[in-house]
Amino acid sequence: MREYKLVVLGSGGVGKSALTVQFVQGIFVEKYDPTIEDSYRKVPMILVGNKCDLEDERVVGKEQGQNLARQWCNCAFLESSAKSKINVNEIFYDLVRQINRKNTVEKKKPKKKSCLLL
Ligand SMILES: Nc1nc2c(ncn2[C@@H]2O[C@H](COP(=O)(O)OP(=O)(O)O)[C@@H](O)[C@H]2O)c(=O)[nH]1
Ligand SMILES: [Mg+2]
Repeated sequence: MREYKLVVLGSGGVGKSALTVQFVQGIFVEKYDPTIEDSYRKVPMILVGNKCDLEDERVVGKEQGQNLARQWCNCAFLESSAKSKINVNEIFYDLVRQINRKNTVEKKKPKKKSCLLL
């Protein structure tokens, strides 16, 4: 089976661990130990607004999120809830689809040939 390496980035407390644990283990964890996180750019991306179960406490508007996604990486924007299991699988599946698409396109690119005349 193919292995995919995905990186989840974001400020502390936004729900990165909760989303990941919900996807992998199918459970919502109220508290989770901090994990080591790193940053990458120019890779398949999806911008996620988590905790969409807390609609009445919304701070960032949906349109604002969509605009930000367009501006930052022209990537997809999804609103999710690790607690209510909304769009959890979709986030990770979309990323894997993007990786597969990118790999297929790269494989099709003709390999650069270099020639050295002596
Ligand atoms: N209501 C609600 N709370 C959430 C959700 N996801 C995470 N939380 C809570 O937000 C807090 C921070 O979550 P955590 O996954 O540790 O954030 P991280 O620092 O980004 O890894 C915890 O108390 C979680 O229980 C969600 O979808 N809905
Ligand atoms: Mg965490």
